[in-house]
Order: sequence, then C-alpha cells, then structure tokens
Amino acid sequence: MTIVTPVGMSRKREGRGKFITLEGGEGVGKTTNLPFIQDYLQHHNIPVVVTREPGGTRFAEKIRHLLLDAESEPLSEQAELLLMFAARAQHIRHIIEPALAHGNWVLCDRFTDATYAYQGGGRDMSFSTIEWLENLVQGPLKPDLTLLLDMPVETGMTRAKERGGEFDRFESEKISFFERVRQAYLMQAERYPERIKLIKANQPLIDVQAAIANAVQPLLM
Ligand code: Z5A
Repeated sequence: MTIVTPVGMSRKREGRGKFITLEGGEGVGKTTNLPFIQDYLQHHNIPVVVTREPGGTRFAEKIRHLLLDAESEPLSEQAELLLMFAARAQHIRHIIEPALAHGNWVLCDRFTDATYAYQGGGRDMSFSTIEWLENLVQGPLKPDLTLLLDMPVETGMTRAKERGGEFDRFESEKISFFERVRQAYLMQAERYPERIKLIKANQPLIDVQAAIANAVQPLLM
C-alpha cells in the first residue's frame, strides 16, 4: 500500500473530530478507497488527517517495518500482538488524540478491529486478552464509524497478486488464515452493528464508493 502521512492538522475547528477506520482483508481495496473518502470529507469542508496502522508516527512506522518484515526471525504470537498495541499507543498519543481534540477528523487505514481479525481470528489468540489490551491502550477511544470492505478471500488474494509487489509476513500466510481473518471481521460487524458498516467490495469501484459515501454521510449531520 502507499504510505499515507497525516495531513490537514492546521485548522482548529469547533468540537471534537470524528474517527473513521477502514478495515478488511487482503486486497479488498482499502488503499484504493482511502483518497476517495478523504476527498469526500474535504469536499464537505472537513479537515482530515489520513493515517494507518500499524504505523502513523516515526516510531510506530519502525514497529510496522519489524512486523511486516518477511525475512525476520519467526515472531511469537504474543510479540506480534504486543507490538501492534505498542505502535497503537504511540499513534493514539501523538497523532489520533491530538487531531481529534483539535477538531480534525481522522481517517485510519486499519485499527483495533484488525487486531481482533488477524491476531484473534488468524492467530487464534484470546479475544479477552485483546480486549484487555484495547482498554489499557485506548481507554474510551473507539472509532465513530468503521467501514468494513468484505469479499471472498480468493478474490482479494487474486487482486493483490495482480497488483504485484513483494509479499510481506502477513501476505505470505495460507488461505485458511485469511478465511479465519474474514470470519473474525464479520463477527466484529455482528457485535457492533451500529459502528461497523459492511461494504460489499467485489462490485465495481463506483458502486463501492457510492456505498461508502452512504455510510459516511450520516456522520456529517
Ligand atoms: N495487521 C494486523 O495483523 N493487526 C493489526 O492490528 C493491524 C494490522 C492494524 C498491514 O497491511 C498488515 O498488518 C495487514 C494486517 C496486519 N496484513 N495483511 N495482509 P496493510 O493494511 O498495509 O496492507 P494489506 O492488508 O496487505 O492491504 P493491501 O493488500 O494493500 O490491500 P488493500 O489496500 O485493501 O487493496 P488495494 O491495494 O486498494 O486494492 C488491491 C487491488 O485491487 C488494486 O490493484 C486495486 O486497483 C484493485 N481494486 C480495488 N478495488 C477494486 C474494485 N472495486 N474492482 C476491481 N479492482 C479493484
């Protein structure tokens, strides 16, 4: 995916900003749709900070590099989980919270639902451990809206392969891993139907973006 950097933090707005996260499995179109959402918000005069996880700060980007490095020594599930939350703690402290407090909206490519999906579903780690870490690191911070792009795993993997590039440590996993990731995402969507909006990702881009705009629009009220 392309590197996204926090932008648009210069304007102070009335009240707290909104926090939108974009989620989904491999190749579902998060990177493709991020600029569309950014443009959509800016068109409505909303200053938006675009960022990603793991990453978003210099230190958290270093953790991202460690996490995605396919050449590194095998990483224990616990180390992987703790590194995700270590990166998140930095990201919240230095980017997300200041931006929201400043009245900016934050648009984040993946957040804690990805931890439930990849470490909980994919790696079979306990959801209650993840929840404990979530409470420790985030306190009351939760996204106002999560757009979950969903489609069959094989379609996403085909798209990712066609896009090309080297596979990272996660992308090198087997299809069964990504099936578990997808199921865990869908469980999250069932658990939080108010917050998580399911977007069918295997349709023409114009239709995906219409569905995204529909889901974002109520937040503008
Ligand atoms: N991870 C984790 O384990 N736990 C956590 O808590 C967090 C993350 C936060 C980061 O990867 C990895 O970290 C991730 C989970 C883990 N690993 N995986 N896998 P990432 O988010 O940087 O990258 P990614 O998930 O690998 O995303 P991706 O492969 O870059 O996919 P994408 O951004 O969703 O897709 P895309 O690049 O926008 O689209 C793929 C191709 O499809 C591309 O050629 C597009 O032009 C095409 N496309 C997109 N939409 C369409 C439509 N509608 N029709 C046709 N073609 C389309």
